[in-house]
Amino acid sequence: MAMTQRVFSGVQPTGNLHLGNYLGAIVKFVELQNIHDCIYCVVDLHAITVWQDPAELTRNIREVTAAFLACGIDPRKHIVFNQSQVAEHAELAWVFNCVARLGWLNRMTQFKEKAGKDRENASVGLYAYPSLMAADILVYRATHVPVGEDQKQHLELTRDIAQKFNNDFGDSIRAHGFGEAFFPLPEPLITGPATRVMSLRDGSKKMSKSDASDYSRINLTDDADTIAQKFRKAKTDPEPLPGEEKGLETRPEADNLVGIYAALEGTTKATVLGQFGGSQFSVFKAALVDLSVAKLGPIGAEMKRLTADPAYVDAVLADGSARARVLAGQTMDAVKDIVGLVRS
Ligand code: AQP
Repeated sequence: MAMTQRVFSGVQPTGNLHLGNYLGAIVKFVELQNIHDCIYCVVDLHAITVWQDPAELTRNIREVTAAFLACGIDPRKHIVFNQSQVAEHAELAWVFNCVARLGWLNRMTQFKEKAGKDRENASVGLYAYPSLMAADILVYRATHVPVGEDQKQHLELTRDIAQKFNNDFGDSIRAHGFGEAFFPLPEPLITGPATRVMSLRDGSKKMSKSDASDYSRINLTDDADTIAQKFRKAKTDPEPLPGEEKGLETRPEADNLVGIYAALEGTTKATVLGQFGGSQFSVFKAALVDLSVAKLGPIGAEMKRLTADPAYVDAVLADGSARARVLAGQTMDAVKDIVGLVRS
């Protein structure tokens, strides 16, 4: 079977989609549509690895879908769906649970961070999350995965699982006519000036949906006044902006704001510093607010319009899920044959 180039990525419906999700992931999803077949997933099964209020979860699934559409993903040319409507994700994840090694999962820093000190009390699902993520990608035999920097380790694990599956079942893969390898080793796409957007309150912490302070992030649904207020209050230092990138090395908050500006403008940090080097933060922040409001305002408005029409959003998910199921079903049939599971 030839490995066609295919993009897959997902976003969790855990509320408060923010500038980090947008610049680290969704902007790239939109760009990649022009050159690849893309599959974009609302990963609701990942969301429930931590308890979610059911009514809020339903709302959040529709909100992430609305964000995909509002940002410019075309659900007719590509596939937009929610994970729980395609049972093959969970099915392949089980096979991968039997391929992945405990030692590999024990090294995952995201589990350590999310489980914190109360590890014994974390869900089994949270621990096995990377196995499900590998299944999300590989059930479509995707070759490219646009993600933020925080997902790099999970992508490496996905490659390890694919490689081990290909090795463990090598003879069977060849015997069934799939060539030397069944799964591709997917490439992470982690590019641009904002692969890790940091909290506006603390330049050492990533911007996150679950941060208790709403002032730590810019939400895609924030209005112009809120965006202005949050950037005005964003932590900085007393020095003016440097003229060159090297000058940002020991200034995480300045580095973060310059990276956000560059990513929103579609340029580099060096170009932004060429324009604002020597300026006080008051001047730079005012420009950053204007740029953010210009870029995010229309997205927030479109998200509001779409979430007011849940029937339309659900229809997009139903259509995408039906198309995803066909592709995932083909992979799962092949996996069952390769592993030796009888199917009728
Ligand atoms: N701060 C960030 N900077 C750049 N990219 C980011 N991503 C997340 N935060 C940043 C990228 O957004 C995509 C979707 O992320 P997710 O919702 O699936 O999961 P997450 O990484 O757990 O997101 P959060 O906001 O940090 O949620 P919580 O607070 O629940 O942990 C991914 O590609 C991710 O890299």
